[in-house]
Amino acid sequence: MAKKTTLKEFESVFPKLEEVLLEHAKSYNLPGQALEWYKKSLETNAVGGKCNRGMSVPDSASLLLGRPLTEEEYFKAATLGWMTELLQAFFLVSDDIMDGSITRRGKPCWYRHEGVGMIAINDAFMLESAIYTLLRKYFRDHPCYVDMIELFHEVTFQTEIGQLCDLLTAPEDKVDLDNFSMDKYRFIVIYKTAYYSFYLPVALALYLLDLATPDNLKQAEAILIPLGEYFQIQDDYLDNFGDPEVIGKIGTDIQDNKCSWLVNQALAIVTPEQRRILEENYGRKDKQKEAAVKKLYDELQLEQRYKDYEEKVVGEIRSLIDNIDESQGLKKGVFEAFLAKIYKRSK
Ligand code: GPP
Ligand code: MG
Ligand code: MG
Ligand code: MG
Repeated sequence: MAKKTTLKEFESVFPKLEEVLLEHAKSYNLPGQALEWYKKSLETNAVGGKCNRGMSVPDSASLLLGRPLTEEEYFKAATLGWMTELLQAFFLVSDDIMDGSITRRGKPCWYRHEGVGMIAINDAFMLESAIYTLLRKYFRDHPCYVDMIELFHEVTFQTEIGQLCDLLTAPEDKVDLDNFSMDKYRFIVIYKTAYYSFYLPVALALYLLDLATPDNLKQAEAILIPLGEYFQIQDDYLDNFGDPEVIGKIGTDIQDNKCSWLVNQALAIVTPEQRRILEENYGRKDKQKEAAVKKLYDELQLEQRYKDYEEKVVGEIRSLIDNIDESQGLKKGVFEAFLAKIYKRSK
């Protein structure tokens, strides 16, 4: 069986792509200072993550083919993978401003770097533009070029409507616990996370190999969306129960009044007095109030509740994978690889 790509191998493709992006900017006579700025933004924001999304494009392509990729195939697949990382960089730079986050990947968020501030908004737009520059450079003659462009556009829109609901259910000045529900929660996480993190890389691998059909895209989506939902529930769990040193970011969900998995679970089991504690302390920019909510989460044993959920959902996802019809061009291994990467993750 084909071997999995390593972070080192995947990262070794980036300098070439960076060069293409900088040459492209240079062709507009972009002044040197701005060119240096763009380079720094690319290197800070696109590189340095786990690259799970990006690496899953070459890994999925190789699993779909049932053999290792040639050097040329690997380069193309990794380039598509880097485009998913650029999309992610565009989202994270923006999301950290919207969430008022402090750190990302163990370093200050980009907007908090010296001299950056709200220029980060434009940097985010430029990270998005970079996707289409690379797509045009390397895939303009590919039979699925238009499908790939449309896929990036659609997935971007899906993420944006998820982010919109995430923000609208978390007003800064008005805490209303009745505004939360598991239905809203599912909508938010499926759109803000699952499409771009799970469906996108597999759909790209299918298009790259020209194997995509409406039927196998639908089948892939039917498994990847539940996987992505599970992944975001882990993110919400880690926001409170994870170690900031390990996850590389400091949780903000309680203070940000987020419609998180944890608060929804709490609401389902609280006594009236406990609900009052939540009402008085959730969604306030106040360390002590945040600590009161954390204490309540411990009393409600949400950590154990999460662990029970994890075992249950992983069983369900395994049975979805078992039922895949491999005659449609899909391979169970593609989905097993995703599940193995995230099961019991601590970062
Ligand atoms: C993760 O939410 C979702 C995103 C990063 C998508 C952002 C979408 C935009 C259109 C900007 P999160 O806030 O829980 O992530 P994290 O915990 O990493 O900050
Ligand atoms: Mg965030
Ligand atoms: Mg957010
Ligand atoms: Mg989060």
